[in-house]
Amino acid sequence: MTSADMKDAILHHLVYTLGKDTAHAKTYDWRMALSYAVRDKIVDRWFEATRRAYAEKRKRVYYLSLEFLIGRLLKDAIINMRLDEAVLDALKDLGVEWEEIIEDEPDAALGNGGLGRLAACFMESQATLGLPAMGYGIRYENGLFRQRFEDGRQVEEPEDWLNQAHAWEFVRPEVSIDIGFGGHVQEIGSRANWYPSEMLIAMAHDTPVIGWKGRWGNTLRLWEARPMHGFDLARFNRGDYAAAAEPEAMARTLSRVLYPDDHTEQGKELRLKQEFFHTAASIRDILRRFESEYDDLRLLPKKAAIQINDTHPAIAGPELVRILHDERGIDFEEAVGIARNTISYTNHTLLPEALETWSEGRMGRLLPRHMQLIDRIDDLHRRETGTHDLNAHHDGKVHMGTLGFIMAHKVNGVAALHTELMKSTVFKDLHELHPEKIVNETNGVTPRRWLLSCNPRLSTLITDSIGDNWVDHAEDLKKLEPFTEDAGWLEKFSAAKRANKVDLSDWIAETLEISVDPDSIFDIQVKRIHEYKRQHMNLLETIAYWLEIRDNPNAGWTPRVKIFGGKAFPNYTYAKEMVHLTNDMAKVMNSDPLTSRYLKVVFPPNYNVSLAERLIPAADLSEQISTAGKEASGTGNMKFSLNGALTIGTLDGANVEIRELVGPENFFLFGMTAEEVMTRRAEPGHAGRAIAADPRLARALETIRSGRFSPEEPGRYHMITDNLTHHDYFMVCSDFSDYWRAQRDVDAAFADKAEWARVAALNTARTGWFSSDRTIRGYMKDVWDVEAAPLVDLAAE
Ligand code: NBG
Repeated sequence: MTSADMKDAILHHLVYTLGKDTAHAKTYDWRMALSYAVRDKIVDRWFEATRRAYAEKRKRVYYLSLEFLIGRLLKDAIINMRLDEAVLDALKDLGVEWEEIIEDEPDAALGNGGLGRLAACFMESQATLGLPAMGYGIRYENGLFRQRFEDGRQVEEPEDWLNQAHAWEFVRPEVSIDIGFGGHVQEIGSRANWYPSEMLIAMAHDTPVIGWKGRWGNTLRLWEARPMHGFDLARFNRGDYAAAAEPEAMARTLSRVLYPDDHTEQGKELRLKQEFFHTAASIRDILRRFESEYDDLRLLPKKAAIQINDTHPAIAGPELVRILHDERGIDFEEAVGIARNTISYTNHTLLPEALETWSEGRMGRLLPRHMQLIDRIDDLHRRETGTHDLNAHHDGKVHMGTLGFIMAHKVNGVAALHTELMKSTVFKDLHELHPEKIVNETNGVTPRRWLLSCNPRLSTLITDSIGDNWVDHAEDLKKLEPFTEDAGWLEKFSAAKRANKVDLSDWIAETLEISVDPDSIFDIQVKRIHEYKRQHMNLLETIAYWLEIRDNPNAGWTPRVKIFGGKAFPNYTYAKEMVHLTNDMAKVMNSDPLTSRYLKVVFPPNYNVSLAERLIPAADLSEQISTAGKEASGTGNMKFSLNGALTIGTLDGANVEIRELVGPENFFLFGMTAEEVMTRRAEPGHAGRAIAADPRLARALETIRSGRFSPEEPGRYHMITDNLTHHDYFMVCSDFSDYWRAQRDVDAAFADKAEWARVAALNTARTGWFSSDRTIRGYMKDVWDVEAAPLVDLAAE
């Protein structure tokens, strides 16, 4: 497409879709016009891919996830469609700022963190690989809350990304599915009729997801909840306006908010309803599509693979069995077999509080037929395995992890260590019964968004050096290795990093009014705020460093900028205190004339996908410091490494694999292993002993306790200091000394600029394996048993 064509297309949409003339068009109008122009180019290919999937009778993958953290879509679409040049030229011609347009798009924040972002990367990789796939999620009216700081405290505001028209979706009123809750069951022999007492409708909204070079397109289908019976006119006419609108408001509540946590169970009825709503609508839709093509339901596992992303859609098992058995009349055991062969389950965490359970009372009331079927599934599993104590339903609760496991043919962990821990801890007994079920699929990230798009300077250097094949064959980045021995090339590599750091410094100055020196170490920890991720350990180290600088301000310290980003769950008081402490520290330290040359603390609010795209390319050091055994994988760690940051980290999650790939000598390792953590935890008084043994740690804790960062309220952080001193479940104190040591190794290493650049470049060269293309290929082979379509130029056909 030429830039003149692009310009025409933009103008056409500006006038005829948005009804604006150029003289009055605002950034929003231009952005929408551009989005529609780009979308038009996508649609034909998307249709063609869909037609082919049908014509070739291909097996499809269905990715069921309560979260898709897709972020902004415009730039992604432009880059994958390779329209960048045409768009840039057209915009220039029209006198419209590219940056302004890109920044104007709201982030679709339909996820909490890693789990949701992984789902988004997977969608992109599936499209890039030509794998016929569909993502199913909920179209939350309010995505993850917006974070603001007020006197350093986190304040949550509703996220209203849908306030403006959303350019990428197509509403599908014809795809409306009835969803029931509650009511009663009438059994007829082994089968039953379920008569729900409450009904609502799931209506589809489709977003095309286009792969690299536009060679395949898939659909992200998000469900919106709607009332079965809208507005009550009789009530309205009686003057009862609020009651008239009630059914609509009640139904809408279901797709209104994303639960702002990925690790603790809310235990809310609404959450369970959301889960069933999402799953039931998706399963219906999958069966409708299947039955339009085939008439034998026994073929389902051959033609459809349903992946459940964590336990949130784990009710898929019983729901599929219910339809196959009760509604289609397939024998119960056979129905279970078909469901199992179709479904597989990904576990994303071992944190006990995150393994969902529902009380039998609630489940029985809301989903009475499913409750019966869960008991029959348990019964069958007992007979199959000769066990009696591994029921999904026990102790008055339904355990969704167990249900997910029993109803899946494959269960996967998300990094090698995590998968091994699944086998030896939470799923130990089930694993012994089904040793072939658990497989590992180490997470990945899409190199299109997380290198090509977010880091144009580095990706241009890469492409100039090895060509652009790496974009969809990221292992090709290995070809950069010889360049890491070439001083001239390393200078270019460093120049790209430095320019990214200058950009970030400018942005920090502009938005936060903090001046930072781009020649400092940019040390970044961005992720949800959680005790197990140990942002507070980073804070303690920051305090200790600050105090040492103060003791001896002229000692030639290595300057650092400590950058934090992340949201705390609104009810998670401890995490919110960590946020507050970070801000309080920043206030004191950034204005300390003795130290501010050497140390700055920066905490931009509202960390999201777009902010990640801004921060990651500018990082020197990536903080991956979770208590070993707690972070299932991490995916931020991969993005940093791919963008040439060095990692300081524990042997946890995918850090283990990152370290192996980049080489142990190129990784700042510290801390106890998962095993050591378990042993140490059992020793009473471990925290006290660690503090007694490390005067720096003792002093840092004392500094917080004394109110140095909160003089107006000296006891403000007693929750943190008391917990660390007496309990310290996450081993902050026990790992502190080694963390400090590793940080000083970082300082020493940073002093040798050329060597640092070499190692940074090796990170980029050796982490192509973490492409989500590789992960998806793994699922295709080990879990889904599916093949991709040949990649061709769909537009040319
Ligand atoms: C998260 C883990 C991360 C992991 C992502 C994606 C949940 C429940 N788990 O370590 O904490 O990278 O999932 O697998 O959100």
